[in-house]
Amino acid sequence: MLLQLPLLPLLLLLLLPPPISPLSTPSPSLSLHGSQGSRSPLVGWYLEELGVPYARLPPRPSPHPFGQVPCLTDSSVDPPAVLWESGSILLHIAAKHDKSFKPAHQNWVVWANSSLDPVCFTENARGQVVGTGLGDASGRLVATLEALLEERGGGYLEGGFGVADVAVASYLNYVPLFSQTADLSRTPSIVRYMKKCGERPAFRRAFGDGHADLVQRKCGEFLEGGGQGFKLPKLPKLF
Ligand SMILES: N[C@@H](CCC(=O)N[C@@H](CS)C(=O)NCC(=O)O)C(=O)O
Repeated sequence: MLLQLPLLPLLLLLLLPPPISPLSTPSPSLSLHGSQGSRSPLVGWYLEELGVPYARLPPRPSPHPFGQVPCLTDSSVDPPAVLWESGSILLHIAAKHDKSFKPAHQNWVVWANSSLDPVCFTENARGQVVGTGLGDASGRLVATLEALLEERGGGYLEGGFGVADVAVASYLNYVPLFSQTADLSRTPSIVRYMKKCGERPAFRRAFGDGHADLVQRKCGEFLEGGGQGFKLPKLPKLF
């Protein structure tokens, strides 16, 4: 009798259906080379929003010609595609997987990479982030973005949430992480937008709890800090 007891779990195991073999799940065609503290989670955020599966790979080795991250490979196209530059990666995903993608989204994605990035991250000559220009509410880019978001009355950039918001809000939401001394209280519409985008579950899944919590805490502080509101300054006429 004593000898039979250990056999019971074994018998039960034999009666259970076999577990699904991992080999029966096709591996995703998208692979993202990246790391948590880099720009790569912004690509992950978009894929999470769309529910598109992807494999997370270490930063190196990767086929990125400059050895940077993020870098995405897509084996579903022939020949397999190598995408680099976060904006280029987002636009590739948008064209293939996002039914709500509109041409206007494209403007914001390119703008985020070319114009917003250097304002969010001030770098030294060696490319190290040393601060941010986002707290300068009188700068033309910041003031205009604040006014545009105020006009939207708490909404997203192009109506419903889209890749435009992934690109823009990702950069904005890096600022509390990289520049802990930045004070954004003079641009409450930008801060409310950062907070709203950062509340999305897919943002949290991609960037992690630490980053998502920091965004919420800092945005709360900026808003409580009595964001004075900001009047768009008279900008010099260009044309
Ligand atoms: N403009 C590029 C920037 C890429 C970039 O600077 N990546 C950083 C991480 S966020 C990197 O790979 N740094 C390491 C290196 O340059 O070797 C993009 O948007 O993808």
